[in-house]
Amino acid sequence: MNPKGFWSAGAGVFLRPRAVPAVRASRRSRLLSAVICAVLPLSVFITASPAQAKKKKEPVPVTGYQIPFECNQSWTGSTRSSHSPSAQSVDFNAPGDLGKPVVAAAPGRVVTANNSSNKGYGRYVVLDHGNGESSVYAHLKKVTVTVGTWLDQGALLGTLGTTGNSSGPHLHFEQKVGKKVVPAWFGGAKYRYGTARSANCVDVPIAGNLLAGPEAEVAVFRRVSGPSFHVLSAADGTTRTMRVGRAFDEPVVGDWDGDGLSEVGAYAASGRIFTLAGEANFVKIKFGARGDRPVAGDWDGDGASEVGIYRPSKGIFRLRSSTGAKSTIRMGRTGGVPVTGDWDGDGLTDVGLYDPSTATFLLRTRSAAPVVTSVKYGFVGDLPTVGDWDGDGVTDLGTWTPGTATFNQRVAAAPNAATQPRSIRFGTPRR
Ligand SMILES: [Ca+2]
Ligand SMILES: [Ca+2]
Ligand SMILES: [Ca+2]
Ligand SMILES: [Ca+2]
Repeated sequence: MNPKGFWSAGAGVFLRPRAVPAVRASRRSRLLSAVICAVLPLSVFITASPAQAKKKKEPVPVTGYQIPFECNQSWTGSTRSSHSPSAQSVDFNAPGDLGKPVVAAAPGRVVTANNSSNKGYGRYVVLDHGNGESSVYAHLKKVTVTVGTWLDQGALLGTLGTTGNSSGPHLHFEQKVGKKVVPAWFGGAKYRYGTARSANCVDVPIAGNLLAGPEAEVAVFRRVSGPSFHVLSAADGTTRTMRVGRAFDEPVVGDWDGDGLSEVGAYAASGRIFTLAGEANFVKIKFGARGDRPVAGDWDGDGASEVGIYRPSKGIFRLRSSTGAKSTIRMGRTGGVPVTGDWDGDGLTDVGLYDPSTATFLLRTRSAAPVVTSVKYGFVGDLPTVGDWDGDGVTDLGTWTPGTATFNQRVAAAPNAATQPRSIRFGTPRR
């Protein structure tokens, strides 16, 4: 999409009213994108005259950003007229900031992950949020992601440092439209610099057989200090809360003890450590490399879950057995959010990927002759959440729509059977 045409056509359309309920923001953004794409060809005919162009309002991002630090932390942002590459950049500081976690301001795909430079930006990360929008995180001490990683909002991407052309520890942050740095927006409001508290406290959808009976329940991992999983029983509304991990970790769900009920866990990307919550204790397993995304499943069919990783840079899954032995599955395609489930109901957990930019699952069985299936489901920007919604032993597909906090569930007993869509609202809508 041509950024110039994008904005010349969109300038009027983009000035979304700030007073409308936050719940609708994401859906509206999506609608706007659709509308803008539809009217794009018209931009050729409605190019503003020079006089009109001067009056053109500055762009408002479609992406719903939050401050790129842990929920509730206070950070002070500053800039200066000589700030390179743009005075619209933000330098963030906080007391004792060196080494503090830096998290994704919005969901996106990692397009740059430089973990070695000591010039300019130093070690830095760029996230592509779609719609021509991106964000930059520079002078990092350590980068914990790799190119191709699909990163959720609030997830760790590195730690604050002073690498490259930097006079002291700080995070250099930019929001961009095309190649242009634009004024930063957080939580649906234009950033005024100064000290502000991070509202990067989003819910991450999960699912598993967390309560009782054969059907899977839905839940969320809430990225707050002292994070917790809030579990909802779809059957009777019973909720249960479990705590594990830190706000910027990646949640995992599995039946670690093989008793038929799922437990939760968290993956710390910095040390590549799984923390699995048991009845009485936590089990820690170190597994993976920089940029890996955590997964879990019953790889050997004995009823208990093991851990694994998806490596975006190579497009492979690495499965770890309970004895520590490793096996590799090649997906033949890189990128996307990894998902696991028993797609064919043979008792062995299979693997897959979900591409939020196209709302498409790619599912691969682990049978002797693997079957790869592509299924369109959900809306662009959704997060995948799969589970055995009807308890028949076959994992069903599902997604969670961030703007409305809605779980969309697809129940199909056989690949060609009629599907029975179901939706459950749970969690806090993102804005
Ligand atoms: Ca269990
Ligand atoms: Ca097992
Ligand atoms: Ca299977
Ligand atoms: Ca099922």
